[in-house]
Amino acid sequence: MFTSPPLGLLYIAAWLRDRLSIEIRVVNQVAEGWSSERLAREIIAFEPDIVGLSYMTPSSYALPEITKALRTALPETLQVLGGPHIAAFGKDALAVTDADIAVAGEGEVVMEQIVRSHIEGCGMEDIPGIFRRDGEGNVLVNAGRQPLIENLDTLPLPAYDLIDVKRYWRQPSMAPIPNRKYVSLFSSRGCPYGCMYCHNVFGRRFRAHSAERMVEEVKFAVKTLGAEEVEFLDDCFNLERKRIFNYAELLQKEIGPVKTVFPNAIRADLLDETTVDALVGAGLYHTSLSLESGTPRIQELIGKRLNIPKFVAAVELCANRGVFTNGYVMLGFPTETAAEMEETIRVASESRLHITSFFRVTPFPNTPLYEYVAKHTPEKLVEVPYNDMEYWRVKVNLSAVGDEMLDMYLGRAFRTFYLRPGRLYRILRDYPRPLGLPMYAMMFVKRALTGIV
Ligand code: B12
Ligand code: SF4
Repeated sequence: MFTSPPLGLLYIAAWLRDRLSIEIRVVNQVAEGWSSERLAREIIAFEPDIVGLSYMTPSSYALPEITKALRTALPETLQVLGGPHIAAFGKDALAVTDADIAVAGEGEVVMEQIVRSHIEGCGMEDIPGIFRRDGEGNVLVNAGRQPLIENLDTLPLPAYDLIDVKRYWRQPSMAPIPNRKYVSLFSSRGCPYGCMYCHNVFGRRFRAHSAERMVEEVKFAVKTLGAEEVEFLDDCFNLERKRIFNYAELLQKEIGPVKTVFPNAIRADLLDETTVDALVGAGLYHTSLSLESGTPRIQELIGKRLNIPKFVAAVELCANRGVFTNGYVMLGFPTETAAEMEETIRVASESRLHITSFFRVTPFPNTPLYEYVAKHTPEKLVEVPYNDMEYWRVKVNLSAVGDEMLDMYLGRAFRTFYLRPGRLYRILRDYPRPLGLPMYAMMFVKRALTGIV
């Protein structure tokens, strides 16, 4: 199973540890390979006063079972839900579980408030913006909003000592390169762009660590944790060019280049030659770049407003400097026509991207995309099994073409992309970890022949 260090929990743990005298244990169900039943048993054995559960939507179907088991075995334990699933589903996420509280968005400050209230035996009524249960089990929404952390440098370093980071080096992660001795970092929060499908965990306002703090984290990763490389998972790492130049310069001065990967986080049309050179100088060797759609009309509709010629140029710049590039593309946006899908496939295939994933558009609650579909084609939402979904199984079709045709275009996209002359040769030539290629080569060939992700 794909996983990476549970950064959200590590940030919260570090924040709480700095302010309160409490013992914290962090476990990652996916990394451990535990069933929900095993996870519940492990938590129960620890006998915690408070449990914080962090979930993404596709795995949230496990929450009712886990919270029920905890409630039965540890009736007094406070159960708090957080993470992207709560940002998407809000109070509805709490309603279907046995948990006490749910939190949408940034978690450090609010979790401190919750833990303090619990320790001091106060109620949770005065904590702004949380979802909670009253004495009868009804779900309530507290008035107000939690303020965002303005100066990210006030956050302590994520509590990496609470996990065995080395175990992640052997597990598949978001970047399609195996056996990386890496540490995941998150150097900024928030993104001002308005993509209609975005879950918007950290809000629209961009807040960033200073270059000094970024270098401190990279040094910690390399010198203390023994990592050989870092990956950044920000919403929009390269929004401010100056920060990148400062970071790259300081890194060179302090420890020299460190191998760097962007499994996401880079907005392609903001890249120019100087930025790419600075990043390559700092150690960049692999990046993902999101195209999503190759047509200006769909770009406008979805609010991403990516400049497509600049995207193509950025891919070229990266490829020319030996950076292995992965593309992300979506097919099936509302009103998208067959001609527009063909154009998207053409743009991706003719670009110098090495590899690309083509996904089917899925509307998540609490996104503008969801609202758009609810308004224009509400019948399409009925089909989505939100409580038990793996993306490749969801068959929703929001586009202007029929279901069979959308399936056909998804298959055609992979074939057109991978069977283009020179592509497999470029993958073989430029893949950063040749010994790991056989494992991924199977995947590339399967994609090319069947169109299945
Ligand atoms: C790395 C990553 C992954 C990794 C795993 C990450 C992990 N640690 O387990 C992998 C590659 C496995 C992955 C897979 C998927 N991912 Co992903 N992923 C990310 C990414 C890029 C970074 C996550 C991260 O580390 N963030 C940094 C930390 C600091 O933020 P955080 O985890 O959100 O935590 C903060 C708050 O959420 C909150 N919080 C978190 N936990 C808790 C717990 C409590 C108790 C409280 C109070 C608060 C709280 O406080 C934290 C600190 O402020 C995010 C995008 C992003 N920019 O965040 C997408 C994101 C989380 N992924 C997303 C999606 C859609 C997926 C996939 C469905 C993709 C796919 N097509 O298959 C799968 C689903 C996997 C599954 N089965 O559930 C969506 C989630 C949407 C949703 N509703 O769940 C996101 C938000 C991207 C987006 N904008 O669309 N992903
Ligand atoms: S660029 Fe990424 S983080 Fe920013 S709005 Fe779009 S999807 Fe969300």
